[in-house]
Amino acid sequence: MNDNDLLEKLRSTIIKGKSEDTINLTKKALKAKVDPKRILNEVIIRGAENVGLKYEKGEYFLGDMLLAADAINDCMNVIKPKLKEGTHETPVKVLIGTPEGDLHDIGKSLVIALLQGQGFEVIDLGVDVSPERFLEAAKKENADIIGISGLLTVTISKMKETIALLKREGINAKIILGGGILSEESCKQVGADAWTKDGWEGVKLIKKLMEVS
Ligand code: B12
Repeated sequence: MNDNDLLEKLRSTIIKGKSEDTINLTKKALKAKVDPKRILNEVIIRGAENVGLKYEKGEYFLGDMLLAADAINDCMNVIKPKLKEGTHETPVKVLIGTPEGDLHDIGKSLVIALLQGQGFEVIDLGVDVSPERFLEAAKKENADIIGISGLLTVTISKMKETIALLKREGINAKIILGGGILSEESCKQVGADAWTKDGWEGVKLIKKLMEVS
């Protein structure tokens, strides 16, 4: 089986939510020296898109999405250590969480692994984080960057509320949004400094915001 076939098989395994096969195939891919970035982009992201589409079309129900989420997590946990390799210190502190009401944490975990791999200090506030908790942590940690990972349209208003509170309270950290549902428009609407739908792009954006190479 060549790399492309292997990745396609892995993607289909994830979509079907088969955890054990996912773990075995991910390990096989890494053993075959497939770049973990390819696994992230071609398997996890595209697989998740596919699952989302099936859910939208009514082909998948919540239970199917949960099984697929478990498989996505299994794949991610196998590649995570590889994404972190080569860590070096970067004097930038990032605070990250999902907005209140949003429990999707797979993309957040991935972007954390990518940031840690680049030597950033990351403080993970977890999921369903209220505006007040973001503020409390921002004051306590004095972070340079605050990242909000949002996957639900209904929680865009919570992102807006969070950012308004942070600004009102004089928090100077740059605010970056991540997550598949975002757009230039939603970023402007909520008052963030930057946004992205892609974890690698997010790392680059944060470096640009902080002027580190
Ligand atoms: C898996 C999944 C779930 C799992 C979540 C499990 C978990 N632990 O995360 C479960 C089954 C629990 C779930 C539940 C629900 N879900 Co859901 N879910 C998904 C699915 C299929 C994949 C999400 C995912 O993990 N993607 C893979 C990751 C890697 O991608 P990502 O999050 O975008 O992250 C990347 C970048 O965005 C970026 N990034 C992410 N965060 C950040 C942060 C920063 C700072 C930066 C810089 C970058 C960055 O880096 C990552 C790597 O590149 C999506 C479909 C989709 N296309 O996304 C639907 C989807 C997000 N869900 C959806 C819905 C509707 C729901 C439910 C409301 C369903 C229901 N009826 O209950 C609930 C809501 C629960 C809640 N309150 O949060 C909708 C949202 C629609 C919308 N526009 O609002 C989607 C789009 C499906 C669809 N097409 O309808 N879901």
